[in-house]
Amino acid sequence: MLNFIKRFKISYAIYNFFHRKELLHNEIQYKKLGLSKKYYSSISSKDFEGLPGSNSEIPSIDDSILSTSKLYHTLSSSSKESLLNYSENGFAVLEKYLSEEQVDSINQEIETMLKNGTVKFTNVNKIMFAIHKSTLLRETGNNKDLIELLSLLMGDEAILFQSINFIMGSEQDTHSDSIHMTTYPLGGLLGVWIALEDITLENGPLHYYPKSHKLPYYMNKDYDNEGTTFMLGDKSYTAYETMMSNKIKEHQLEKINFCAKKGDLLIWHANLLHGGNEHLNKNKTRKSMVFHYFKKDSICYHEITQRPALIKYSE
Ligand SMILES: O=C(O)CCC(=O)C(=O)O
Repeated sequence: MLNFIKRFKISYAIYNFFHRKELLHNEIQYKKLGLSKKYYSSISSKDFEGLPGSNSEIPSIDDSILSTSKLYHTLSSSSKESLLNYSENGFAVLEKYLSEEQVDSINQEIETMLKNGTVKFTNVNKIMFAIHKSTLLRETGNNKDLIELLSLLMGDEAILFQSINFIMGSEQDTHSDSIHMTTYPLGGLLGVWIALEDITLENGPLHYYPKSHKLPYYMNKDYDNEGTTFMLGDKSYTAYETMMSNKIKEHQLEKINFCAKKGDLLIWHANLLHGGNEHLNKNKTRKSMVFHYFKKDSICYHEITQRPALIKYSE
């Protein structure tokens, strides 16, 4: 019954109505595109069909572009090479991006915030948006040199939108972030994942599929989940996961487990398929932190529930 009620778009519109400050910026973009939408309206990929940018180009990155980044010059040669292959592979690994001491301070901060109730777990094992509660985490995500580099990969300013902290593995099935944090134009999102301890096959590493970002952006229409004017589609999230698992088989994609060392950082493209392996040894933790960044002036929304993303600016 509750699931049926949750399919009425009007319930989200009411919620949005009371979040004007976090949504109003979209109206400028809607107007530019000739869409007759209010800040509280539902929005999905269907609204952008036929518009330029609904099928996004992958930016090309080369040494002359990356050389303008301060951070780039401090990286190991394999990290530099990884960045040079970003457009082709859809990911880049920056080894030892954070020092032991920086990671220890972050872990201490998370532990303290969990103990004193400043943050808590939601969606089973996720600590969402801790950047709004911790200056240290916010400053880590907003590090000037990191933002400069990410902005080069995106082709415009990268804006920190969200953080997720994990103590245990996510065990999340393979997905593209573009179904959860969709953008118009497509591709206006980056994920950054940082190992806050050494990761092995035992403690549920992140996995990803190189080059999978070149696949189409699979949206509601691809699994018959578009719904109607007033109702959301009736397919479960499992239907999306099954579709993605079939695409991986169909395209014979190679899976990489990211057995990262403490402080290593992975950047992934908006459409790179990734997820979390099973956390086999629950006596071990899998401390990690994810940041998601939107490209400036993108329209950001959740394709499945057709909700515009609330952009909250930290206090
Ligand atoms: O950390 C993980 O295991 C998965 C994280 C993830 O899929 C995401 O943040 O989009």
